[in-house]
Amino acid sequence: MKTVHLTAAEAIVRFLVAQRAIVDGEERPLFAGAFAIFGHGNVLGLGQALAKNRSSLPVLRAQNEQGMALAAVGFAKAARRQQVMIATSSIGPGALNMATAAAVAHANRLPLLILSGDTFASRIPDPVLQQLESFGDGTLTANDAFRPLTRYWDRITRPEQVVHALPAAVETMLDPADCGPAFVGLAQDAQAEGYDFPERIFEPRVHELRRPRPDRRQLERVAEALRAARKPLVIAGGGVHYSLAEDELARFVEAHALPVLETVAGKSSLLHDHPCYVGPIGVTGSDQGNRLAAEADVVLAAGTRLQDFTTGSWTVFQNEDLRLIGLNAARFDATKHRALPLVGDVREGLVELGKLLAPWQADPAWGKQAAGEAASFRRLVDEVTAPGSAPPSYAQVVGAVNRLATAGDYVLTAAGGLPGELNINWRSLGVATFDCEYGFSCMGYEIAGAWGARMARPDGEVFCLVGDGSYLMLNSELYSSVISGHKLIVVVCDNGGFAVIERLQLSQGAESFNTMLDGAPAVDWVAHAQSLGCLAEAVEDLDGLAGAIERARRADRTTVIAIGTAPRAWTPGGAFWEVGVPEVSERAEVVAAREALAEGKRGQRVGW
Ligand SMILES: Cc1ncc(C[n+]2csc(CCOP(=O)(O)OP(=O)(O)O)c2C)c(N)n1
Ligand SMILES: [Mg+2]
Repeated sequence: MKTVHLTAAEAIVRFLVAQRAIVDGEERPLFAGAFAIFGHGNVLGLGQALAKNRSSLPVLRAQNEQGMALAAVGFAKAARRQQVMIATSSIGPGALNMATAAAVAHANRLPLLILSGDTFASRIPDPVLQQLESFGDGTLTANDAFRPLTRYWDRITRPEQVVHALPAAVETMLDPADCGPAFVGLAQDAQAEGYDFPERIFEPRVHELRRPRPDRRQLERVAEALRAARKPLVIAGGGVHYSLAEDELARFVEAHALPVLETVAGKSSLLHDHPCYVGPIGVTGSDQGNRLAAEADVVLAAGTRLQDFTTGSWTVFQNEDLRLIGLNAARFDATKHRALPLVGDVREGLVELGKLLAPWQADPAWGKQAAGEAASFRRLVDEVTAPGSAPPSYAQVVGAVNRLATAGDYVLTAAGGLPGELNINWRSLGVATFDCEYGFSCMGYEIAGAWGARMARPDGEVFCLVGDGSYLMLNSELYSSVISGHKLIVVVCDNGGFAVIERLQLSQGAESFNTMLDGAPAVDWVAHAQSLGCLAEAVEDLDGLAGAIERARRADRTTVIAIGTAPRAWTPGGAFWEVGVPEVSERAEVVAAREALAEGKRGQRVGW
């Protein structure tokens, strides 16, 4: 056996560089690069290995570990899980700064490889700088906090462990069912120790998207259920994008005349103008879509986790005879809520199902009803996005950006009021061009995630729509985007605070409290963004916004455009959402909200 004497850290980097992926028929590195913030826990071992291999694995200096790991998540979403970014930190605080991002990747089923320093395997110098010191468990370090946040967790305490640990981490991230973040802690001594590694493990390995095909019996049962349907409906989730199944979805629903509603993660599976697209479903959905969902008797849920924003906390489906079909690569999702499972890749599943179903088509009367709702939904979008009042509503800002966007542009947002407003009002012009991180709804994802998305999408613009609250929470990767030359167009919508949370307070009978920043000094967004090296301007209205976007398109670096938006103007529509309204209160409004909650819960389907 030929061996090569390397440190554990260098073996890791060499192994990662040897992993290849097929993207659009072309071979590329599986790991597109590494975000790194060095400290004593990673700079000498892994840091030197990264420096040595920098020509094969680009290394990007970030400003905040959470920001860089969120950028890796934004990258993975835009790359549709076909390529992965690495995020490496020191021990202790640097590592823990990535916990939130790991959870974002976990909830969204996205790959992310975290390599953090750890304490010494020998424990001789303990307690070391940034060591927690657990009184009752000598093996526990801060890095154990990543166990529930990752799909693969490991700790390298001897160099030869690399041989098994790294392939296992890679395979987890590439598995369509298990996909999520992988964490590997690197003991400071072990990562720098040498070992005679078999050369074989560094041979290039080409990974291709795995497409597990569904079970024949499951297919037959699902086809039978669909053929018997009077009011069938398809829900397209994020799994449609991860399976690169958009074209097949379009073919399938056209062939069988099926109406489609999209979840937040599944948005832009179909284009806004596709004849089968009816609109978004659920709490951030449209009344039109939700009316169809209420009547549907067979729902093919394709690549969705069916989270509460999709199901209206399980109130959107009101047909007593409803049959839910779970088409999902993950058995966990496919079998949820007593669904008829179709475990397998979404694209393969649709192809196989299509063969069994042909020439069956849904009842034309149902198709007509869906088309009517779709037309009404499009009218709503046209209405609410049309320029008018000042300051503009979120919907009007979304419309203004959307009117200037092209099919090759990408739009990204996360928490606050923008997810709902974008989900309803953004007309998808290209497939897989929309990322609203709503699996974890993480404030601060917007700018960082956009930076990562830009790396996966060098062509077209990346529009980042961000609220004032999210901007203030995490903006330092603006500077990273400038120094790494990844240009973004960031639109900051300043409505004076946490408007969507104030909306929740007011709608549930509470008073506005600690959410809006009434009377606080205004933030100078332009000066702030300029200080980080961005181009920046503040605009007064939608015409100003349009001009600024045109200038930003021509610009050579990240541009931040600030616009004041109305804090209490929301697009009508949506569904019931279960939240924890107090049962005991002196406020009559809260008592009424509690009654409304009880009423809403009566429409909830339990036990399936
Ligand atoms: C990290 C994190 N902290 C807190 C929240 C809860 N939260 C959701 S939206 C929101 C307010 C966001 O403010 P802003 O970005 O200005 O958007 P707006 O509500 O004004 O639309 C808060 C605090 C969250 N989703 N993520
Ligand atoms: Mg706000």
